Amino acid sequence: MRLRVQLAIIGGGPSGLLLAQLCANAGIECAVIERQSRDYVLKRIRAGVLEWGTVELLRSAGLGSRMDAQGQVHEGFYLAAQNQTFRVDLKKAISKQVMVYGQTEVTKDLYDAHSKRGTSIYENVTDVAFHDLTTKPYVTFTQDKELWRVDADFIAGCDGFHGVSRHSIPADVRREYEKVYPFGWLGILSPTKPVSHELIYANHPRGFALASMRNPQLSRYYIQVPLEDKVEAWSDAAFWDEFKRRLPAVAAESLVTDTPIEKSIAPLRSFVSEPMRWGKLFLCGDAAHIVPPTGAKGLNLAVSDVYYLSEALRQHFKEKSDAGLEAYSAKALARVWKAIRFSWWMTTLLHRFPVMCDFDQRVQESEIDYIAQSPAAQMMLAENYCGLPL
Ligand code: RFL
Ligand code: PHB
Repeated sequence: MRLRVQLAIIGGGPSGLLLAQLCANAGIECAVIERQSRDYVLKRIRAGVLEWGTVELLRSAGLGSRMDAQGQVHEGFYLAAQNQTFRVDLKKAISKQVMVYGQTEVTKDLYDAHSKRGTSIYENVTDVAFHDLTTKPYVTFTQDKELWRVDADFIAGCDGFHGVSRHSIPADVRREYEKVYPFGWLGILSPTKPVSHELIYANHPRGFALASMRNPQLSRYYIQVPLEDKVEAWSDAAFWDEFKRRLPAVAAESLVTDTPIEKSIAPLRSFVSEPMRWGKLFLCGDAAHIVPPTGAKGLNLAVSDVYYLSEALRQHFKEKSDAGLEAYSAKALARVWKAIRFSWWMTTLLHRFPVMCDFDQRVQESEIDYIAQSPAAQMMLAENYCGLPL
């Protein structure tokens, strides 16, 4: 089976689907090639916080109506340490806000939009392979025992951290930077009223805790756990007990618990692969970089990559200029590294590292106290949390 498109997109997560939406809006023909089924992709519980630039981009791409009806605009969040809590007022600090709207919902809106416009999405594919990436590229894959060949002007690698795209860039061209943290996040989705109307990021000598939410009846809670821990070893009661201990007492008192709908452990990692372009292949999102979730940046970075690439492709096809494509990797990486730095800083400030002594704990607490007292520090935090300009 053969097909020709202008852009072949590998991966039907948020990066791939949004790129397909922006390119289709610009009149560029795309095909999306995804290893899993749509149902599987929609069952993954991941990000919850959208930067305002992400919100505006989704709106302008025609994806804003359910988000605006069901998402929650948050003008602040809480930082907690030593049983004290203070609110970072995003609105007051930098006149900005964020939107709490789950990645699952964003992905569902994207799939619905593509169903309506009839985008070619190949699901449940295997054996994805790239050919002639520096000349006339094409992708081959298998679906339902049929071998496919998709010829394209360009290929977008949007296949996440475990995908194949990044590995097609020759090893002598690629440079990887990585920091693996010695802990993970045990996360649960609870069918209960959120303990706080805004997020609480808590530093505690026993480890970090985060209280987040999806809607007024659905909470998303996390605790830092050792990397070796198995999710089966954490009973529901043990999770609630540990989560409560790490929250400030006023919040813990009002916590409502129930049997979680989902429970899983995610390792924490910072990772960048450079460059983000090789010949006709362009990488976007987790395929090129990973941040620990502490700064809520992963999905938002995927969105900024996709925005830069869609603009560059529009220039190529509509204005016959390759300036955007030439600049893509450097432009995307400049923004990526700032988010890598911010996510590393938030992680370092809030987590208990195995090597830490009481001195290190007091330094963390003192830095949090400094942020609480300093409008300048709050401005730095708010500017990064709400998202640097595109
Ligand atoms: P994805 O979502 O991993 O999608 C990649 C898709 O590619 C498919 N695939 C392949 N397809 C074809 N052929 C192959 N060989 C393939 N290999 C893989 C996969 O099946 C998949 O469907 O990457 P994408 O699109 O770049 O999106 C990135 C985001 O998912 C990720 O950055 C965020 O979820 C990170 N993240 C957060 N980001 C935020 O901005 N705000 C948050 O609040 C936030 N919280 C989080 C998070 C990630 C978390 N986990 C589980 C790592 C919280 C958590 C707990
Ligand atoms: C989430 O709601 O899943 C979430 C929120 C904020 C983060 C990370 C995850 O920093």
